[in-house]
Amino acid sequence: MRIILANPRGFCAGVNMAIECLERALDFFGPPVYVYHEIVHNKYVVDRFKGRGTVFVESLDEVPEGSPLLYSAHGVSPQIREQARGRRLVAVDATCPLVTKVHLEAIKYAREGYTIFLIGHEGHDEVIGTMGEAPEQMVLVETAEDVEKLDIGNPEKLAYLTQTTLSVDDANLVIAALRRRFPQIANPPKDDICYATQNRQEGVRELASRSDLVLVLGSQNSSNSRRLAEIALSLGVPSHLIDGVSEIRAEWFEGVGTVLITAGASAPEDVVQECVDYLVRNHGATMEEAYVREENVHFPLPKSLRELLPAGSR
Ligand code: 10D
Ligand code: SF4
Repeated sequence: MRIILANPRGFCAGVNMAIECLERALDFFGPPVYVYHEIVHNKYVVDRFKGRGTVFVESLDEVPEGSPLLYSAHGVSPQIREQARGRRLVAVDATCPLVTKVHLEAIKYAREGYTIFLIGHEGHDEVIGTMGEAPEQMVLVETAEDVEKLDIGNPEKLAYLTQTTLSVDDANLVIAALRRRFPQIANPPKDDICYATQNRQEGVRELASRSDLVLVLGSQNSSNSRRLAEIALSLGVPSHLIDGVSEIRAEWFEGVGTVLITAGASAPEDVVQECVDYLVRNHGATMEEAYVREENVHFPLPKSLRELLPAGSR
């Protein structure tokens, strides 16, 4: 058996920054540190932080007044920021800057009087946060069929934004449907799908055809990870999205010569390595790293945290 390890895979710059933010906050404040929503959508990351005294909450009512509170990498709505101020929480903003960029675009379009379509998945943390910037002026669309069903008249000022972790191909279908139905729609240079999402998808598109099976490391609630498994399937290659080696089933490998392994932007490298070790041990697999793109993106810690830390440790 042969393993192809896709590059780039795993942690993106936004996830690295959010995780470092939480580590620094735990060191600085001591436990408990509260986080609104999962810091990133990965079971292993969340469980490890729980073990170190992080409390993940779905409502700020669960956070005692005056406590430290991190906003997850997926961002929050202004309503949550307001609520945090009301409870005198010490807020640290671990939102990925590429998500914040979409919030700023929403604010700009809303101020200029646009109706904004947000292409994204209903109920996802990022979508809830972005929609909160201008709820009266934003309309969520998930599919091209949704576009056909829209009942918003034909306003002159229309724009669209996207969630950062969509499938590039799926988003293009929705954008094309919007353009057909509303030719006057503003023309942003491109969608808001981030570099890390695109690179990991490109990896699967390029490497899946050389494989009999694709394993994607990532959690079921991780949008970008799910898209990787879907892309492999759409290319006719069986794929499984798994949190870690314990979910692997022996029967997946019957008649399989080459396994492509990749990981979503929130999946840690050690869970990848455990899967590699399993295949080496049980199938005598050999391993090859395949590179489709270079990635050198790094985000600094957010100002809200840097301002709290002693000068020498920023
Ligand atoms: O579900 P998802 O793909 O948006 O999030 P995950 O935490 O798995 O990966 C990082 C992506 C973020 C924070 C959204 F930009
Ligand atoms: Fe930021 Fe993209 Fe990573 Fe999301 S997937 S945290 S937008 S770099």
